[in-house]
Amino acid sequence: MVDCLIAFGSNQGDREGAYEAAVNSLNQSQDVQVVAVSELHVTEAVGGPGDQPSYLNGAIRLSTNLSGANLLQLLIQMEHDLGRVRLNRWGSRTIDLDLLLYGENQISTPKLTVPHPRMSFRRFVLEPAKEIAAEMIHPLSRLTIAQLIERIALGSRVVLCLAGRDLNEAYGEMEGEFKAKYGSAWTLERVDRCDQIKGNPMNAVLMAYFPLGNSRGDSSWLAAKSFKGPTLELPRNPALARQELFAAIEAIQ
Ligand code: A4P
Ligand code: MG
Repeated sequence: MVDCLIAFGSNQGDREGAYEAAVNSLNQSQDVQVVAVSELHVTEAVGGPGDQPSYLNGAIRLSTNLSGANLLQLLIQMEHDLGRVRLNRWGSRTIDLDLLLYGENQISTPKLTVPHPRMSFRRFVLEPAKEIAAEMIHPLSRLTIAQLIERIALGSRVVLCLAGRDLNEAYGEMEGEFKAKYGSAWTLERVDRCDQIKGNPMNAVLMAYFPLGNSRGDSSWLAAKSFKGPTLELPRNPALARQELFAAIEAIQ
C-alpha cells in the first residue's frame, strides 16, 4: 500500500457537498483506504482568469494499492461524476482533485506529474495538507510539508531564476514586469549555473527555472534539484512563463 496525498479545490456550486461526496466516493473504492481528511480552508482564487469566487481547499490522505496512473484515473472519473466541466485552465470549477504525493515516488508521464508541480509553494495546498500530513516528504526538495510551509512563510522574498543565455530576451521582459509589479517588495535574481543555487542562497523562497529541452533529465532540471526549497518549472513561452511566475508569487503571499 502506498501513502498518498490528494488536494481538493472547489469554487463553484455546493463546495462542501462536493468535498463530502469526494471523500465518500474514495471510501467506497475497494482499492483505497482514506486515512485522514483536513478541514476546508477558504482561500482567494489564485492565477485568474478574471475575477473568480473564493475557493474551499482541503486535503485527503489515503492508502492505496493502485498505481499512480490508475489513482489519477479514479480521481478524474470522480471529478466527472461530480459534475466537473473543463472549460479553461485555472477556470472556476465544482471540483478539482490533484494527486500531490504518491509515497516518495517521482512520476513523469504526459498525463501525470508527481509530486504535483505547483504544490511546493502554494499556501492554499500546503495549509490543509499540514493538518494531516505535516511529516510527509516532498521528494524533490526533500522537505516535509511542515518545512515547506515554514519556508514560504519565513523565506526572504527572493526568487532565483535559472535562465540560460539563449533566454536573455524572455528573462529581460520578465524582469521588467517583475520590477513594475513588486518594486522593492520582491527581488528577482538571475542564476545560470548549478553551483550558484546549491543549497538555498539568500534563503530564497522560490527557484524558477527554464528547461533546456523537453526531458526532465536535462541539465537545468538537474541543477534545479540542487536547490533546497520550492521550485517551479517555467514554460519556454515568455508570456506563459510570466503568468506562471506571477501566479506562484500570488500563491506564496
Ligand atoms: N495532471 C498531471 N499531473 C497531475 C497531478 N499530479 N494531479 C494532468 C492531477 N492531474 C495531473 O488538470 C489537467 C491535467 O493535468 C489532467 O488531465 C491530468 O492528466 P485539470 O484538473 O483538468 O486542469 P486544471 O486543474 O485547470 O489545471 P491544473 O494545471 O491542475 O491547475 P492547478 O495548477 O492545480 O491550479 N486558487 C485557489 N485559491 N485554490 C485552488 O484550488 N486551483 C487552481 C488550479 C488555480 N487557482 C486556485 C486553485
Ligand atoms: Mg487539477
